[in-house]
This record gives sequence, C-alpha cells and structure tokens, in this order.
Amino acid sequence: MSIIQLYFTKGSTFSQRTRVVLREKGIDFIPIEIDLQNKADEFTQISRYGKVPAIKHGDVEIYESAIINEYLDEVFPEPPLLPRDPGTRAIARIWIDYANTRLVPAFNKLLRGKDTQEQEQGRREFTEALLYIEQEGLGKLSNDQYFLGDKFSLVDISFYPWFERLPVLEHFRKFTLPPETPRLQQWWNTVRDRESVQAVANSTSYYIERFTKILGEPTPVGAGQK
Ligand SMILES: N[C@@H](CCC(=O)N[C@@H](CS)C(=O)NCC(=O)O)C(=O)O
Repeated sequence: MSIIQLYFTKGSTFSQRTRVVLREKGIDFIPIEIDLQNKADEFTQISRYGKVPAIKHGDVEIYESAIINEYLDEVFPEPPLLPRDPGTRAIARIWIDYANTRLVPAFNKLLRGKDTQEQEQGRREFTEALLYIEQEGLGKLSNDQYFLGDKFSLVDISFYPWFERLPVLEHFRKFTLPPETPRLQQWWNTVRDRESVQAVANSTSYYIERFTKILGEPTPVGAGQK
C-alpha cells in the first residue's frame, strides 16, 4: 500500500498523538505541515472538520486522532498499542474517551477560560480529573509504569501531550500537579523519556511564546491589590 501522508502542525497536541504512534510503530510517512490560518483545499477535502491531524493512506482518508490511531494500530499491528482482549480494549477506549471528554476540556477551560471565574472552574475540573486518573486509572488499572501495565499504549499517548504543556499552566495560571498525584508524576517522568515522545516534543519556551501571543502576559500576583 502507498506511503502515509500526515497532515499536522508542530504545536498541536492531537497531532502529537498520531506522530508518536507513527514513530512507535516505525511507519514511514510524508509529513505535511498545515498553516491553520490558511488551510489548503487539499487538506480540508481530507480533514472534513478542518482540524489536524489527518492522514491519507492510499484511498483511505481519515481525521480525528483517536480514530486515526486505532486505524494505524489495525493496519500496522506491531507493536500493538491496544490490548488484544476485547474487555481490556474496551476499558482502554473508556480512558481515551476520558482524556477527550474530561481532561482536555478542563485543561482548556483553566488555560483559556474567558474570565477568572471560568478559569477557576477549569482549575477545579482539571484537579478533579487528575485525582480521578491517579486513583481510578493509574491506581487501579496497573501496577506498572503505564496506564495498562508495562506496555506503552494508546491510553498513555492520548493523555500525554497535555502533560508536556504543564509548564504553560504554571506560567499563566500558577498551576502545578497536586501533591496527591505521585503515580501521575512518576508516569509522566517515564513517558517524557520515551524516544517517540522526545522526537516530537517542543520546548517550554516555544509554548510560552506561543501562548503569550494568544493570552497576553500573565497577570502578576497581587496586581490590582493595594
Ligand atoms: N478531536 C480532534 C481535535 C483536533 C483539533 O482540535 N486540532 C486542532 C489543533 S490541536 C486544530 O486543528 N484546530 C484548527 C481549527 O479548529 O481550525 C482530534 O482528536 O483530532
């Protein structure tokens, strides 16, 4: 079959998920970087939501990172990134859904909320999600270094890009991982060292510069108080 074309952007969390899968599996691909401010027709014809990542593989055109990643795992089965047993596979999918529907929206609310009230609501929701992952995810699913045991999986891949951006939350929102999340901190220390994750990582200064353009400078502590 033909070589995969990957449509992505360097700073995109969701693109990093797919870029890590491609590297973990050693799949050859042609990277095509998209300008999201000026999307080419070739790209929007493939990614019908106009979002990265998207792939073209022969006649197969797919978007949505979780769906792309399952496709890649099916077409390039080695090393497997989902468990083979259907029950455990379903649990893995629940956690991928948790990343998409709980963790990511809470992160965005905390960082990009329109006012302090919305950001504080985001802080509560993000903290709650982290504690839930600590206790119900890493605490119960696995006795080992990754979500599903000793094998790195699509679950780890689905969560990790938001942890790479924790320094952004610290810079703009003074948020750090709660002390009640030692497993999560250990998990992130292990994941961040993987070759695939390092290969697509961006520096903290890259993120801070990028988000300063979007959010402005962080408000100094005590500003406006006398
Ligand atoms: N649910 C999608 C989300 C993808 C997404 O939001 N991508 C962002 C970049 S991180 C994007 O392309 N935004 C451009 C736009 O919405 O116009 C997925 O999992 O792939």
